[in-house]
Amino acid sequence: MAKMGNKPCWWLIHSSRSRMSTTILLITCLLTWAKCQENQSMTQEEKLVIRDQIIEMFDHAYGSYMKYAYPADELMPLSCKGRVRGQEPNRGDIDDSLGKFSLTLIDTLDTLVVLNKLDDFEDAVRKTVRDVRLDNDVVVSVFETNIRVLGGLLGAHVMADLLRQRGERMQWYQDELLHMAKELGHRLLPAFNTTSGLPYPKVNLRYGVLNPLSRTGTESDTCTACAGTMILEFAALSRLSGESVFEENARKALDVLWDRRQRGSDLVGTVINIHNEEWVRRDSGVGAGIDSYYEYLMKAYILLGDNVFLERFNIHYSAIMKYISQPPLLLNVHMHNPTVSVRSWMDSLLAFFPGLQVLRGDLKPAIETHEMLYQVTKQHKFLPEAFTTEFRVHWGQHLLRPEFAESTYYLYKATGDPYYLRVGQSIVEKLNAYARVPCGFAAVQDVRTGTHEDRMDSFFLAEMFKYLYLLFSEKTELPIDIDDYIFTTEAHLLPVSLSTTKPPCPGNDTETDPVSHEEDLFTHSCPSLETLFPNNPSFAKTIRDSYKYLTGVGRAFHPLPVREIELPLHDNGMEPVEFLKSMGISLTPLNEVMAGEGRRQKDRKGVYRVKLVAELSQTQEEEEVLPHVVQLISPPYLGRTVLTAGPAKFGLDLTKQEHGVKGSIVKASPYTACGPIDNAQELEGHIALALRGDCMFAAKARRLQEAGAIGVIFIDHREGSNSEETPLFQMVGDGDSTEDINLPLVFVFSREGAVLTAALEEHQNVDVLLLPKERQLGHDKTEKPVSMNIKLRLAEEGELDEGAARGPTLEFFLEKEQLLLKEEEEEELEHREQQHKACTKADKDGRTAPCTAGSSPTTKSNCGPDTNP
Ligand code: DMJ
Repeated sequence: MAKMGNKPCWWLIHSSRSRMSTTILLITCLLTWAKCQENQSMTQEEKLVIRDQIIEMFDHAYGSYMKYAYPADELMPLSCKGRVRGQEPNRGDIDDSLGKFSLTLIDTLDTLVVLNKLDDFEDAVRKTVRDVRLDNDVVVSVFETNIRVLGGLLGAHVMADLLRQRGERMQWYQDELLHMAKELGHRLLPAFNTTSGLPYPKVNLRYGVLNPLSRTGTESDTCTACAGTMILEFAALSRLSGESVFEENARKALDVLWDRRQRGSDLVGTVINIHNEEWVRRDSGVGAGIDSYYEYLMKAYILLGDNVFLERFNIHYSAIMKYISQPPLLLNVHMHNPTVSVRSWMDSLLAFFPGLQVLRGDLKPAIETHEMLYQVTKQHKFLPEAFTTEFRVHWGQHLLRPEFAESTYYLYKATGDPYYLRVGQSIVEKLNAYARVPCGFAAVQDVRTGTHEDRMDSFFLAEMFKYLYLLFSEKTELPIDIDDYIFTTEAHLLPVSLSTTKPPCPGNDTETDPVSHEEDLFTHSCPSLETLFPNNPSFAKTIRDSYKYLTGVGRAFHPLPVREIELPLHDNGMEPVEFLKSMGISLTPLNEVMAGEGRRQKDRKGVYRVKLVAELSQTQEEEEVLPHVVQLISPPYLGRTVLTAGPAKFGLDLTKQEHGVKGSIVKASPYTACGPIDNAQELEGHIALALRGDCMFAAKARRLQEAGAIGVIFIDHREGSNSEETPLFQMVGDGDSTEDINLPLVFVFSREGAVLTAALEEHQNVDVLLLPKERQLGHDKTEKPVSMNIKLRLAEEGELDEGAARGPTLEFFLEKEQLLLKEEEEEELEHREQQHKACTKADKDGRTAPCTAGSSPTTKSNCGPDTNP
C-alpha cells in the first residue's frame, strides 16, 4: 500500500465522515498515490526489471527488422516486410532517408554495443561490410544520410576499434566501417558545390548533384538544421581519416548560417536559399527546421574544443531565452520581429531542447519545459507531432520519436531525481501498450484514435533504446564509459577525445569573428559541472511542482467555494435566466445557495450566483475544423460523389463564397508542385491537384497560383489515409505572411484523392465544386434547427466525480426529451439502411454508387471510395 507521509492511504478513507468527502478523498488519495509513485525512489531490482523489459522490446523491434525487412532500409511493421524504395508508393520527402543501404541496420550498430549485445554487434558489422553498397542510383537527403548513415558508420567504427583494442573480439576488423564512412563522405560532398557553401538538400549517391543523370540539383532552398547539422560527423570523419575536406565544408556552411543570422535578434530562420543566402522562411524556433543547428554548435564545442562554436551558441542561446522560451513553452517567433509569435502550436521535435539546456547547465527552464511535455504525454499518451499552446492536438501523428526520452535521460543524469525514472517507465509502458504490434513497433497515425502507421523509423532503434537503456543502467554496468562520448543528434557515439588525440587538420580552424555584443549571462559562460549535476532531487521537484496540472490531467477534485459568475445581459435587457430560457435552457440554481444568499442578490442585474463545481479540464477539446467537400458535379457524377476535405487557414475563405468555387481539375506537374510548374498552360483557369510533401503547402499554393490555377486540392501522400479514420485538420501557412495567396485551398486524404485521380483518368473533363460541407449541392437534409428540449440543472455536491472535472466552467446536466431522441435515432437508422442497400447494389452491378466517400470524419461511410468511379 502506498504511503502518504507516514500514513497509508486507507487511513484517510476510514477517517472521513460523509460519502462525498470519502469519494473526494479516495480520488485525492489515488492521485496522490500516483504522485507518490512518481516521486518515489526506484529500487535496483525495479530498475533491473525495467531494463530487461527494454532489452526485450529492443529484441522484438530489431529482431523483426532483421527477420522481415533486412536488407531493406526500414521495417514495415504492419505488413511484416521491408520498405524498399520504388516498390512502395512514394511518400514524398520522407522517403529521401532511404538509400537502399540497409539504413536501419547501420543506424542500430552502436546501440547494440550500448545494450551490451556484443555478439550481435560483431555479426551486424560483418553484414554491413559484406552487404551494404553506398553507390546506388538513388536521390537521398544529405542531412538524413549524414546523421543516420555516416553517423552510424562512424559510431560503429569507434566501437569496433575499441573492442578490437581490448583484444577480446573483432580482431578481424580492419577499419572497414571507416573506409565506408569515407566513401559516403565523398558521395555527399558534391552537395556542397554551391557558391555560398550551403549544401544542396539532396544528392544522388551515384551521380552527385549537377550530373545530367543525377535527377537532382534543381532545389534552391534548404532548412537551417539541414545545412547546420554536419559538423560533428564531418569533423569526426576528417580527424579519423586525415582528410580535412569534410570538416572544412561543414564549417563553411555553419559560417554562412552564422553570418546570415538576424543581427537585431540573433535568431535564424527556418529555410534559407542555398544560392543567394536569403531567408525563405523567417519563422524562428527551436523545433522542426532549426533544432539540431543549435545542438551542433554546442556539441561541436564539446567535441572539438573550439571556442567559436560556444560563443555562437551562447549568443543564440541568449536570444532563444529572450524571445522563444516562455517557460514552460517554446514558441516560434518572427526572426525580424521576435516579440511577435507566429503560430500557436509547438512541434514534438523541440522536445530535445531541455536535454540541450542540461548540457548548457541551465536546468530550471529545462525542468519546466520537460514537465510541460510530460503533461502532454499524460494527456495524449505520446507527444503528437504538433500540439497547441493549450496542449490540444494540432497534428496527431506520433512517429516513435526519441526526443522526449533523450531529455528525460539528461535530466536524470543532471538531477538524480527518481521522478525521471518514473517518466522513463511511463514511456516504456506506453510504447508496449499502444505501439507494439506483432512485427515490431508501429508509428501512431493519430494519437486521438490510436491507429497505427506502417512504419518504424530507424531512429527508434538508434536513439529511443539507447536513451531508455542508459536511463535505467548504472554507469558501471555499461560496456563503455559513456561519459567519454558525445551523442550526435541521432545518438551516435563520438569520442570527446577526438580534439586532443586527433588535432584539427591544417586550415581547419574557423576564425573567431569579433562580435561586439551586449553581454549577458550566457555570453562567456561554459557549461558548469556544478550546475550541470547538482544531484539534488528536490531541486527539480520544487520547479516542477508549479507545472504539474498544466493540462488539467491528474488534478484532484476540490469542491470550490461559491463564486459569482457573470452571465451576459442581452441587448434587449432580458435577465440572464430569461435569456437562457428564450434559447430553451432553464436554469435552476442550487437551493442551498439561493436560500442562504439569494436575497442579497436580487437587485444585482446581470449577476447570477451559481456554484462553480470544477476547475480544470480533464481532456481538452480538439481544435474545431470546419469540414469542406470536393463535390464532383460533371457527368456522370452529377454531384453524387462528395469527398470530405479539410480547409486551409490561408488562401480564399470558402465559407465566404456563397456558391463555392467551381472548376475542372488538372494534375500539377511536378505533382508535388515543389519545383517550377511545367504545365502552366494546362493549369490556367483550372483547379490543380497537388500531392502533399516535399515542401510547404504555402509554397505549392504560390507556385500554382502563379501558374494560373484557380484553386488547389492537396492530396495526402500517406498511403491509405482517409477521412473516416483520420481527423481532418486545417492546413497552415509557412510562418510568413500568406496574404499574397488568394486561391481556395482544400486538403483530401489519399483514399479520397484516389477518387479524383481515377475520375481524371477515366474522363477528359471532371468538374468539381469546392465548398464547406454544409453547403454541398443537393444536401437537402439541412441541419435541423435545434428543437431539443434541454433541461439543465446544476450538479449536486459530490455528484461529479473527478474524471468529469472541466473548467473553468459550469457543469450542467442535459436531459434530452426522450421522444425526440428516439425519432432522430430512427431516422438515422433508416437513412443508413437505404445507403447500405444502394451501395451493396452498386458493388454488385459494378456501377457508380450514389455514395459519399468518407463523408463524415466520425461516421463510417457506407461505401469506400474504391466503389466510386
Ligand atoms: C532524428 O533523426 C534526429 O534526432 C534528428 O535531429 C531529428 N529528429 C529525428 C528523430 O525524431
